[in-house]
Amino acid sequence: MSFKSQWEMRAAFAQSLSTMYGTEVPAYNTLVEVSTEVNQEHLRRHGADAERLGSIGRVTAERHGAIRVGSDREMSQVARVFAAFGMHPVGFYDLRDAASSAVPVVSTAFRPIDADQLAKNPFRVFTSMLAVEDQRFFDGALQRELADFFAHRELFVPELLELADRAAAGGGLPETEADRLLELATGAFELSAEPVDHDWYRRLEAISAVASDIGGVASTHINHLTPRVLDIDALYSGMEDRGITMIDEIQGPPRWDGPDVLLRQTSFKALGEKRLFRHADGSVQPGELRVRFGEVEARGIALTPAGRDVYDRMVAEVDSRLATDPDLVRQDVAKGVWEEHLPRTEAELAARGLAYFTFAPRPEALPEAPSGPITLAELIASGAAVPEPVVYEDFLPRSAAGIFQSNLTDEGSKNDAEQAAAYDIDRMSRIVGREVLDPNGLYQAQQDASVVELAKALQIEIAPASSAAIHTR
Ligand code: OOG
Ligand code: NI
Repeated sequence: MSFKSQWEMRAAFAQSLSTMYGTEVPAYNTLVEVSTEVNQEHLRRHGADAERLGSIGRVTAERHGAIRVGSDREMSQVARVFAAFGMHPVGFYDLRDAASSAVPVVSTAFRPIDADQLAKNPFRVFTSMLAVEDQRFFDGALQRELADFFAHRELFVPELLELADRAAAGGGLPETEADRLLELATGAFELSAEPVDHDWYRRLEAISAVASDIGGVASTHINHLTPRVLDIDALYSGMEDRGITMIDEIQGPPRWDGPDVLLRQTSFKALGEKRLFRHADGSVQPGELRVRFGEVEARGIALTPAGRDVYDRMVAEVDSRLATDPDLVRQDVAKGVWEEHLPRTEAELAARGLAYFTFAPRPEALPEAPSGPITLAELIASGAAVPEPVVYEDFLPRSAAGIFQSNLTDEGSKNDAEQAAAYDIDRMSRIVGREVLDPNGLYQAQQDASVVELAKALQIEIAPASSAAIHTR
């Protein structure tokens, strides 16, 4: 019998969630159709350049999901499920203060971490946990009720967790068991048909629609499943042409004629979904909830901490220009700011250490008889080191908050007089039960390994000063 490796299981998992989600939210299928068209058109127009940030095979299959859980225990269990598929926790995102509406969650993303695994299938899931302890959102009585509610619900059956642990330990599973794991894991993220307790749900919703989506229902579910597109502007207008209303703007960097960095995202608003409600008098009646939406994204080059500083300063500059004139359009203003501050070429991003790259050797372009070590910037300038971009595989807290927020119809409530509960990456690691990795550490390691290979291939010594320039913090 054949053995399924983790990446094969991960690709099948993304595919099976996609099929399931498409039956639950048909507009998602439209989004995937338009994305596929946009990608093919982009590939036709740009040839090999279109695949600079990932092969068309990878990009076509690429998805990220978003799920939300309620407690430490649920978070540690979902981590076991994702570990089966070779998905590890990366990055800590605190969305509690990133949005003006009440978004009481802290998050991480589960994803593959090795370049070859990412190339095979990069499926990732943005996973948020309700910050029940945060008294700004939940008072003592509600905290106890929530804790009790989460202690009594079972998101993942023991058979699923056991199979998952075996898959993680063995690097995969024999086919029949892999199929069973896939079926149970997909089922765990399906929308529950169980009637929603009306009063409990509405009580939580008054605090935050995110809280009711997590704590007001019997199980967790995919909130959105996001395809990747190569031209998000074309996607945006393609969706509007089909009569699907998108949120007002694309989140993240603007469209401009320099290198794409980080992540651009947009979405269509949550659609009404029929659900059953159980009322206080015991009756069960049909109703509607609007919590699941359709998101799409375009990915660019990963920025170093120095590049991220430039990015953050540019975002602040855009905000301050927008504040002076309500008629300005964010994307237009941002384009101007980008043109003033961000290098126009990948080579310059690389030489200034603003983004992560790997380097292909071109020995024929080596400067003549270098006496002693040579810097990476010199090698890039001479063409002996050809920079190849490292794709940004993570998320942006501000966009994530914007995405949450654009789908909340109500501000919710937050009592700022109360103490915020302290969460950070270390605490998240303890909750998850494994180390939550720092995304920059992963990108840096990939770049460092490439520089070592480059030196070998060119048979030269690369001056450590150059790596200092590349690594500036
Ligand atoms: C997660 C929102 C964040 C993204 O792409 O930034 C996110 C959620 O709505 O649960 O998915
Ligand atoms: Ni998302």
